[in-house]
Amino acid sequence: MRKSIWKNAGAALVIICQSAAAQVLPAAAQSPATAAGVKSEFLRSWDAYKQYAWGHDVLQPVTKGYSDWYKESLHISPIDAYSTMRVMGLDKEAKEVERYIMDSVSFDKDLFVKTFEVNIRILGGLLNMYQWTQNPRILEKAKDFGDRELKAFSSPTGIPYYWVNLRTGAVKGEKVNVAEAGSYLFEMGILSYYTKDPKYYQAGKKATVAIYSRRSPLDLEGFDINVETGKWLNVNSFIGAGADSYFEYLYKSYRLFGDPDLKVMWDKSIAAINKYIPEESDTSLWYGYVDMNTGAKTISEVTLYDAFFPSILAMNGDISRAEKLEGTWYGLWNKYGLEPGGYDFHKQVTTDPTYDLNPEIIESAYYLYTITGKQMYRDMGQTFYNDILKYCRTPIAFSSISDVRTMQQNNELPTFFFAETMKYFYLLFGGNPTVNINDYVFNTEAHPFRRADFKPAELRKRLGIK
Ligand code: DMJ
Repeated sequence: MRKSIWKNAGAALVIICQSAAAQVLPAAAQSPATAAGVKSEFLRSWDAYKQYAWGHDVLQPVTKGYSDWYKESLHISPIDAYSTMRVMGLDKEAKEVERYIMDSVSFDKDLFVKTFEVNIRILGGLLNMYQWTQNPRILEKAKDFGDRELKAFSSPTGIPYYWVNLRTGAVKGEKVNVAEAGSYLFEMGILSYYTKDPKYYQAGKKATVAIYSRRSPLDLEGFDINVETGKWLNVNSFIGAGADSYFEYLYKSYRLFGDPDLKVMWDKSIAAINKYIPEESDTSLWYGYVDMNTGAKTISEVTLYDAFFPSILAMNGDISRAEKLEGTWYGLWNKYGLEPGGYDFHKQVTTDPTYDLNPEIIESAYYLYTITGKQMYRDMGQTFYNDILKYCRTPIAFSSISDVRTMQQNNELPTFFFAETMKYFYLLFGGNPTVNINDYVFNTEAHPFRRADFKPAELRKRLGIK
């Protein structure tokens, strides 16, 4: 779940919009996309970030400006971009980011930050930087950040508050969704491993178990929960934006850490999801919303975040469902030429026309290509890439789109474009086969962690796994 509060440093958020039709297509859009082409587009966008937004969270790619999530920058673009630089072999750029984070960035800031968002992007990014560099000063930064984030977990249920103040540790926001409540196992587990202190993993696990233990008799979780009372505030059950990474982290954290409790939780959850949620026809497969207590279908809507799910199904060995789901999403992409943020599959209309350069459908194409070896997934990637070049490319970088029916650009380059979207394209087109889904597990922000680094006997000690 993302959607940030974009606090603009200066210019208003209403943007000079560019009609995509008015744009000249770059040469790359006419010819087959390659990993080298992706790398050069990544570099072009990174150079624009450096020129126009250095020191800030986000590049504004139409007005050539910047914005910050909060009243001070947390340097989220460079922290998110770092792992992609390493995957692409952009070592000079990566070194520059490492030095900057080490020497010029402090997280001692009187800011309320979104616990979930900073966990996957900042903590995940810093831990990944440590993996590649083994620089003890970067680990200190990650630990410092993790300690500040940990204050969010002080609720009676152990589920983190929505907001935590990085300096004071004050918390607020009792209502969180399942993804914001229970997606901490992965980063907290890695921090425990690197620091040899189980307290981080134990806090992340407590939050996840707090959600899981409140599942219905059908083994389904709801949507929003109160972190103080543990009461469900919305009993719709689903797998999309607001729930997605809770399930993703049950699976991926088991894969990285081998904690048998997570396998039990994952197995029960995926069985219930596939029993109650899918709506299937001969040509399509959708996962909408059901009532967690009765299993009755409630809402026939999806969000583009749901397109991560084929990757998890495929990793879990459920190839036929994964392929059908990815094919359904591919059809939706082609209906508009980019993916709408929300879609009602009964009414067949968009419920949210934005496209923020999100990676999920590309991520799933990459997993499916790796697992099945079918060329059609690389071909799908070509379509995604060429459409993004066609509609989202600006003279300096790429922009998200405020309406996929008009292709109006809206002047934002989300940080996950650097972390995820370009990385998955690069890997899908064969850019760096040494970073792959057999040897690495990717966090939900696509920061890849090497499985061989996590030794089973040490994991038990350092994470406190029984
Ligand atoms: C990313 O920030 C993460 O993948 C998150 O879990 C949900 N999706 C966004 C990008 O779309």
